[in-house]
Amino acid sequence: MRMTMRWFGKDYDSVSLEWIRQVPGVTGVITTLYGKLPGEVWEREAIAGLKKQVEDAGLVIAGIESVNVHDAIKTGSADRDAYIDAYITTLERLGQADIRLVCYNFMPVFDWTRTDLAKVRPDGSTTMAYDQSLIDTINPDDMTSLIERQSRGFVMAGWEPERLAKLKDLFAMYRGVDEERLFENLRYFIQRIMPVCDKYDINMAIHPDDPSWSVFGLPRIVTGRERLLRFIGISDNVHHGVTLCTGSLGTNPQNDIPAIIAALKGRIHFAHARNLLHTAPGKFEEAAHLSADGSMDMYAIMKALHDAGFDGPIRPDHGRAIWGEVSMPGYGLYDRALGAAYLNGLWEAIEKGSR
Ligand SMILES: [Mn+2]
Repeated sequence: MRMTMRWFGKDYDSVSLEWIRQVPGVTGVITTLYGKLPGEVWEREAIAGLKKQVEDAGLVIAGIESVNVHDAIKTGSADRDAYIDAYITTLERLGQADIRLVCYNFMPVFDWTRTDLAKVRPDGSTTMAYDQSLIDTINPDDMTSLIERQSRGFVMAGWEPERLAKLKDLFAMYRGVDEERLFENLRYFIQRIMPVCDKYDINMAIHPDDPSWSVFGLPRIVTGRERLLRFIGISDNVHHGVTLCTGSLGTNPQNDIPAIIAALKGRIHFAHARNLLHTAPGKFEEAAHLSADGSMDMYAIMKALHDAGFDGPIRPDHGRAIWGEVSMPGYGLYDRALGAAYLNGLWEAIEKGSR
């Protein structure tokens, strides 16, 4: 396991690389060229520039989150091959820069979805929360303005305004794309990119759907154990793997995360660790990482990762806003640093206890 933190780049993130460097045990960042739209080819110079900034701060790029997949690929439209070619070129250039992990998702239209980005908790901290009953009463356009209103002026990953301006067109593209079609389009994409992943030893790690059920009637296919195993079955290639995101899989309390980890042994290339507090069916809020603060057993999760021989990057996922920090919702320094320290502590105890 290698502890990392997500960093959105100096023009977008309120947290500096220098501060991340001071979190005990953190050796790398998970980053991206944040301004890039899905389908754009990443320039060699831009990748080299990002890498230099990170390395000058005494850290490494442990992986890219994300290289976003264009909707033409997800919907399997006539021009998808050109977009896959562009994706392959970006992978090639990342590989040439010695970057060997890429996280991506295959969620239609919306990435992650929350209904409240600053829910006040009893201790005065604020956190992101989700309430399906609220989603059931609004339309997708309202969702966009809801996120925009609450994002404190930060651009939220997955909710970039350029993309959401075209919401109606996006929904139109997905008309007729059911779960089976979406899965076949994912299979096609994976089969086309595996050769370049072999050539440069790049691990591809799909991010599960968040939440792990259909939102606004859109299909969702990366939601639990059976579907993850079906996904892995697309290719025997070891580069074809997953991002084990506890917060996304954990939105469904039926998902037994330690069992999922055991089932995916060898194919978990990246992990996001986050705790949730379930308050009603379809309703949850993001808790502190500490097991006792939420509904998830973070010890059991870390133990399962340890027992599966997980040796990839892990990052504390979202954090609460605490101590007056103003940041992109979910991505302040303080609570994520507490999370990293806690997860490192669990790992040390598990490792020493297993000797
Ligand atoms: Mn995640």
